[in-house]
Amino acid sequence: MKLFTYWRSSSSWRVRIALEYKGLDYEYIPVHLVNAGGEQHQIEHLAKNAMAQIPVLEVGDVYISQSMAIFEYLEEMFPEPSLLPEDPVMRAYTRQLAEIVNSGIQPLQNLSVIQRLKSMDIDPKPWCQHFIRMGLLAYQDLSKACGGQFSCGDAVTWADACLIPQLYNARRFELDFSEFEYLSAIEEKLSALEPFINAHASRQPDAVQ
Ligand SMILES: N[C@@H](CCC(=O)N[C@@H](CS)C(=O)NCC(=O)O)C(=O)O
Repeated sequence: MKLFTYWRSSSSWRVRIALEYKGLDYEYIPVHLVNAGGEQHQIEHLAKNAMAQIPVLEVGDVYISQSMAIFEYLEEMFPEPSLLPEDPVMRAYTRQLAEIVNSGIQPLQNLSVIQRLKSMDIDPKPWCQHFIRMGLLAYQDLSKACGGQFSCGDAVTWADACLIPQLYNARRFELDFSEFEYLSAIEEKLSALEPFINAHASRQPDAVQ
């Protein structure tokens, strides 16, 4: 498998965590989101993902984009170790948490949105801070209700894979972390796990320190 990715792309980082957690080998193909106007806009990349985004997972002659679709594919092809709880309600909560990040936070603070806001003379920082804060507060409430040492119970799930890169982005946008003590405690536990260490932005070959 090949993963088209960028070191601090949060959606790609989620997929790296899933691949690492399942112990799957993959080739890391960097796509620079800024250089040369953004390599995601080049024709070769658009043929893989018409949304001009990463991640894209190449499997044989197939290209899969959208991190949630990639999560599903990996879970179906490589069910063990699973990143979904057994219990249907906890599964639903895991998906709910993942979607809070995937559709409730990340798209509103994505690079293309920031670039668009800037082109309209709008400061993107308070905009991004607002949506990240609202989403993380909702995430935190649901996570508390789920109980356990991680986002949704005592086993690592898709939700955790979404949470870690989103907290990294929250720091980039200088959110006040005193509101997220519960999530910070989860983050500390996850950050000690090998798949999370290996998938971290700073450990990637294209990382800028
Ligand atoms: N829902 C998509 C989001 C993908 C996405 O927004 N990727 C970002 C990086 S995290 C991207 O490629 N941005 C490029 C741009 O905005 O130009 C997914 O989960 O894969």
